Amino acid sequence: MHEHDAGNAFKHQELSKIVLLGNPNVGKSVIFSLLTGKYVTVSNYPGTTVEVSHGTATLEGKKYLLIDTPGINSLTPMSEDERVTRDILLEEELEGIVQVVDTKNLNRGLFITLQLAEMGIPSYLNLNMEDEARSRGISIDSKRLKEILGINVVTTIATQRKGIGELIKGISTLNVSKYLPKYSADIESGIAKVEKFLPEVRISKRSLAIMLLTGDETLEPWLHRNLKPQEIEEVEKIRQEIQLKYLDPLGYIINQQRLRQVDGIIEEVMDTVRVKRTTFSESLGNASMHPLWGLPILAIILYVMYKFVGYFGAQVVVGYFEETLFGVYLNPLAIEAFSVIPYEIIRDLFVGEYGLITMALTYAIALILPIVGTFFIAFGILEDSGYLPRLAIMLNKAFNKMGLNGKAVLPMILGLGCDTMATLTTRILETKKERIIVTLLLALGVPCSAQLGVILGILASVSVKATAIWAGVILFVIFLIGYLSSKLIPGKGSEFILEVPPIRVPQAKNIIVKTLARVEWYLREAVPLFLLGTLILFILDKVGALVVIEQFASPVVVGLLGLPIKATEAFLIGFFRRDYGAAGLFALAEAGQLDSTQIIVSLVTITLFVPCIANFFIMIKERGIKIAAAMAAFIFPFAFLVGGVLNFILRNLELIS
Ligand SMILES: Nc1nc2c(ncn2[C@@H]2O[C@H](COP(=O)(O)OP(=O)(O)OP(=O)(O)O)[C@@H](O)[C@H]2O)c(=O)[nH]1
Ligand SMILES: [Mg+2]
Repeated sequence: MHEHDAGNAFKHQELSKIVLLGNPNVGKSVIFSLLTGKYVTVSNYPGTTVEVSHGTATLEGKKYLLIDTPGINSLTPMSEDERVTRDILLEEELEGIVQVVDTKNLNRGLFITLQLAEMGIPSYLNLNMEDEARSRGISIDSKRLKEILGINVVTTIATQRKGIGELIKGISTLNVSKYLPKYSADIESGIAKVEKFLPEVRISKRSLAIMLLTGDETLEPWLHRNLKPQEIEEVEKIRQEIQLKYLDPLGYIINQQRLRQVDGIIEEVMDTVRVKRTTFSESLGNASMHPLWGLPILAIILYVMYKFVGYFGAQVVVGYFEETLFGVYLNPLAIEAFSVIPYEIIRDLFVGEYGLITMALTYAIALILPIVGTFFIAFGILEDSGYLPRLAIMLNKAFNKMGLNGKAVLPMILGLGCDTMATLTTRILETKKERIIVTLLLALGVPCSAQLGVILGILASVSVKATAIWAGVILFVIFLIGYLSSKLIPGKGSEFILEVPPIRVPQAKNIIVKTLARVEWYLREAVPLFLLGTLILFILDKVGALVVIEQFASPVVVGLLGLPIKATEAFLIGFFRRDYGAAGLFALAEAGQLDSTQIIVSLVTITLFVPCIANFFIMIKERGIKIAAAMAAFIFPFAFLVGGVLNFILRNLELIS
């Protein structure tokens, strides 16, 4: 959620670089943290890391720059995050690669190993998750594997720190694998022909030639930088000549030939004993994906979260923080302390109606922090359990109707943690169309942790029916807009492939570290925005503009939405962060200024706002200013429109007393 450290790379340019590379969800980030002592997000779903992280580590007496990379399934990238990893191999001067492999899925790992061998980059193999392989009856003859590949092989259980010492020692044994995959005669002769056009670069000409034969479009920028236009044409001609001999795309043929060689190695090194009974966690994992049994499991999870976040966080802890800590101690103390200051305006700035302490900090710490804190804990547990990808699979059907696949569900679910982070995660999606739709839906309808918590907190105090109406409207809007945009936005979706990790018991330490990192993020990035929003509200109030804005907004806020005029302020600060706006509504509701209908209408409206300014910037960064601005221009009026329609329906049907 906060790992933008591109700048650090330059600071350490003189250090030898070692890249941690491997399939998604194999433990690269756990190992990175162990070696560098630097925290990066670790979760039990593929695609946790979407940006490169750098850290230094002194291994065997030498200082290195370690690079944690997004997981890849092949070095022919299908999505943006995979491309990031491939480009590092292509562009950076590396000491070598530590390839992390999930031992129980050795074949997927070896598929990459062969490509690395082809590239001629020094590397060695780390067979991680040995514990899970063993419990599935899988054992690997690592000595034999070492002989075949000609590189070092080290077994680890990263989460238990087992084998890490060996892993570190292995760094000094980095060398180029001698195993070179062979291809059929026509492809081999094509490789030889293409090689002639290629310049001397970091990776072997052979590997580049093969990449070009697969028709990897992401190599185009590189091609244009390094080859003359007519050379590019020649290469393409060679490719097409070979392609003519096959029905399937050449990339597919090449992969098939690689896989056959992987199978050959597996046969020699892997031993599987049948483990008869399915374990409880396996059955539970399967049930949670089932279209029918999955529903009660989801309901139980939602209920527990509702109790933990909506009741314990939003009522018990908030109640104490707000009434006792801030109500009895901090705010009166602050008001007294500021009473010695002779200037009213200064007093108001800090402890007035729109005071930085009495409003911004009180909302931030007393109202929102307990809620996001409990939500972060609950969400962290879900992330590490392996449930989220299963939920994605269960929801796949519904999402297919929107032109999205289950892989797109994952970023949407992650949006419940933080929309900004989730917008970055859209990089795991393969087509531009999917990335645009998910970015829009995240901005429009997926409430982030802070917001969801505050909203649940208010709704829990109204009724279950109110909660159901809110959730129903938001889900309806997500599906409606998702459906329409999948029809309107050109392009295509992609096949549904999502790896399902095993169900794991989350590690308390990881949950604690992750929650603390997120709370720190909240305090550092969200709270300053609250202060800024409050300051603007304060100034608007002092110069008399607030009244004007409220008059101006009155037809919408009072007329269309049927809300008290004071709700305008909540919407104003909702532009900064919708959770802060929601907190404003929370305060209004607590003060008895909103009836049930007004609560539902105002919450639906603010849920449909763009999540926060930070999210808007990330939208610009990821999708470009034009698309981001168009989304915002659609979202805000649309939010008020939906609120207005809902107000009309609720008032006329008298659904809510
Ligand atoms: N049982 C077991 N679990 C492990 C081991 N190593 C890592 N894990 C768990 O595997 C999950 C994935 O770990 P990460 O470090 O996030 O994996 P990653 O390779 O960085 O994944 P991406 O960033 O998505 O590519 C987490 O839930 C870890 O706790 C291990 O040796 N044994
Ligand atoms: Mg990672």
